[in-house]
Amino acid sequence: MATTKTEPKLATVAVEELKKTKTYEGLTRQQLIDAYRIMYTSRRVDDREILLKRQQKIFFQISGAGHEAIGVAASFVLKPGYDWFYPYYRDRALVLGLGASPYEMLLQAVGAAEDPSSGGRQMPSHWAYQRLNVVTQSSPTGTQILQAVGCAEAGVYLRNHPNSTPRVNGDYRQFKDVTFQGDEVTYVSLGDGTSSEGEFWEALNTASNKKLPVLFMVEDNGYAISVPVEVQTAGGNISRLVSGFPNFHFEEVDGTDPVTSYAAVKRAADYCRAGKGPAFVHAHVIRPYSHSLSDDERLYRPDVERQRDAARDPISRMQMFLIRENVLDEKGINQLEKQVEEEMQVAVDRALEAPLPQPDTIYNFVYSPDLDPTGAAFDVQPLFPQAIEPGAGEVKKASLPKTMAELINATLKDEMKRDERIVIFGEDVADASREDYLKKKLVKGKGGVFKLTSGLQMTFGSDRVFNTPIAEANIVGRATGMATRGLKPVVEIQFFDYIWPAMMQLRDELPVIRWRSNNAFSSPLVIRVAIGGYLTGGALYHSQCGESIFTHIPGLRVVFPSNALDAAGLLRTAIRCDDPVLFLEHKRLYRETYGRSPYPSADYTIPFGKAKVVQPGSDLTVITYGAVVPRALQAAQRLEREHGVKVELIDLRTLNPFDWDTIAASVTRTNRALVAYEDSLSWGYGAEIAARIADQLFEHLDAPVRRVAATDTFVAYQPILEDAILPQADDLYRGMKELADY
Ligand SMILES: Cc1ncc(C[n+]2csc(CCOP(=O)(O)OP(=O)(O)O)c2C)c(N)n1
Ligand SMILES: [Mg+2]
Repeated sequence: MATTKTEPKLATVAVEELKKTKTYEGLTRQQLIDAYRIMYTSRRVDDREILLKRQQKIFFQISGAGHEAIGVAASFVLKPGYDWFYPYYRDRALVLGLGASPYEMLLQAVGAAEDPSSGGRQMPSHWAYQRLNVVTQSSPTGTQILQAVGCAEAGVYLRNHPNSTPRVNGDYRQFKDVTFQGDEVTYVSLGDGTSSEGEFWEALNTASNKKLPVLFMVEDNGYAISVPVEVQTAGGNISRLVSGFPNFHFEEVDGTDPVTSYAAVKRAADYCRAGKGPAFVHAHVIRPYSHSLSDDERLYRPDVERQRDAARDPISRMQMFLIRENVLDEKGINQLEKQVEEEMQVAVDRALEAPLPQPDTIYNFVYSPDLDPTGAAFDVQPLFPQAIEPGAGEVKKASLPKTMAELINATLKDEMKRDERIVIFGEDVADASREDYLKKKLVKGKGGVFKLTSGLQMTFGSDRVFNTPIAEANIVGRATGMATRGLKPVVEIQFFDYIWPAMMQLRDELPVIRWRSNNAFSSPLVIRVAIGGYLTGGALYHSQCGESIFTHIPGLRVVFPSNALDAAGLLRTAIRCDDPVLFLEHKRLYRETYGRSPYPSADYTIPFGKAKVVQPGSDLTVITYGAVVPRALQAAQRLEREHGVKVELIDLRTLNPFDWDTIAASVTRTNRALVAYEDSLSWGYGAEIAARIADQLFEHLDAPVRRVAATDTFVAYQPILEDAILPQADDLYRGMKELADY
């Protein structure tokens, strides 16, 4: 049909002009176009990945489909490289909006060497973009949430301690830029199902209590794989459940609509930025592509329900919106989509050609490539007080032998003085949470159930030494987030027996961060843990060992000193180290007469992986550590006294790394080896040492490799039972004698 061209009337022109300058909750028409471009790109990356998966060119796919609108909205509100991001796998549109490219995402999908998120180590949609402050993400649901809280805490801490940020040579501070913004926000997202994880609630609790600038985003698509939201969440609505947390700003929004989502996220972020506290955005979204490519939702969702969702698809809704508002016509939309398509093709072609990682790189970044804690730099001689200034009264007192507990306390104190980035927290570690009581001198202060952190809060202030809720994942997760930012948390787990709630953080997060991000992120920190039995009444839940569970984790350094001097030197190395360290302190050794020492100076360090020969000998090698050292020494001395057998006693001091060279040299000379440890016998730490000796020193052995350890039971309360269960000097004596006689 022919149309006649007419001049537009003046009024129509004015309306058109007005429309062009009209904004939508503050978004300009150009921003709406940009938003659609990102949303459409996000969907098309998913579609291309799905195709590539079907062609077996990539190996996994999980989509952000249905979550594009809320993602792009958040990306418009928040600032990449300024704010911090702990997104989850559905946040493709968010991450694209922050500045990641489809090509970068596809590099991860093919597992390319140049994949900036992980160097081919993680599945696709496991975001990490250092330049954008998008922190490396993992697969466990919810582990990111406590880390985000720690990240936000670090921002607040650094604002209050701006002089702590510069790089300092000689320790972990040399290797990472530490930055902060006065009004930064930490974004963390999760699905509806993930809000069932305990760590989610621990994170809300702390963010609320400390008024931290964390923006919690729950992307509620109604399902967690096949489990509907009402099974996960009492009453079916997470907003209702969290509404009682103080200090929060709450938003519940249709997350398939970018404009209302933008407004909601903006209000939430403004609240956080103003320092009023955390915000919680509950976005209702859809999940049109099943959970992942390994899931077919038709098995548990009827068509009628799926069609209802489809009617809310953010992509088609946005198209209609743009047309309705005359922002783009159909032609304009087609043009935009064609352009995206073309760019995508280039990205796919490039990604499929990208070089793959070399197999010999697999060991890279398990540990810091920059700082070697086994190195000579840590080999420092102790400088005892009398050597500094003989004769002076004060010094005389200082030169008296101190317990392990005292030297650990003194070491913490000197390190905190030296390094303002150190923060100490855990259960009961503060002198008193109610500072007032301390200031008014109404109380003396606690400083740890074993008094190891006594006086530190009073000396360094309540923002450097503080108590946490009884929530071990909270302690380790927050510490991990802080360490990612460059702080040095030295946290305490009160009893090894209660470390298990933190296990997800300890196995899947902390030690993995550097490796999985191909060295883009790291979280060097120290976890001090009171461990072990021989307590006479310690029973099952105050006596556990279990160090081999942690030495089995690559990326985690494990230290287990047997005396005060070693504890001081090794703790200092642990603190200055660029890796995460599990520092195991035997409770029975805290105040033992054995192994006391004067303070070895504020510079005393011991390299990791260097065993100590407690007693040289020629007939038999005993390899041990921790509280078994003094017991083995007693047994060895008796054996020599009674039978002239000379035992070489090796104290490993650190369990990962461990000093194979010293073991090998000794066993090569003595031709007999006994490994002794306090944990139950089977599958314990000694099993690995025994296997190595059998494997690599077989031709030097004149006898089988033996182990002496606890029984394969739990530790009992009644002292008669405890004695029977834990390895005693008599058991060690018998083990040594048998082996010497073999
Ligand atoms: C701790 C843990 N348990 C189980 C899984 C397996 N898993 C992966 S995603 C998922 C469902 C998550 O649902 P939701 O939080 O609602 O996020 P959505 O995928 O729906 O966006 C499950 C059970 C996991 N990754 N981590
Ligand atoms: Mg879900």
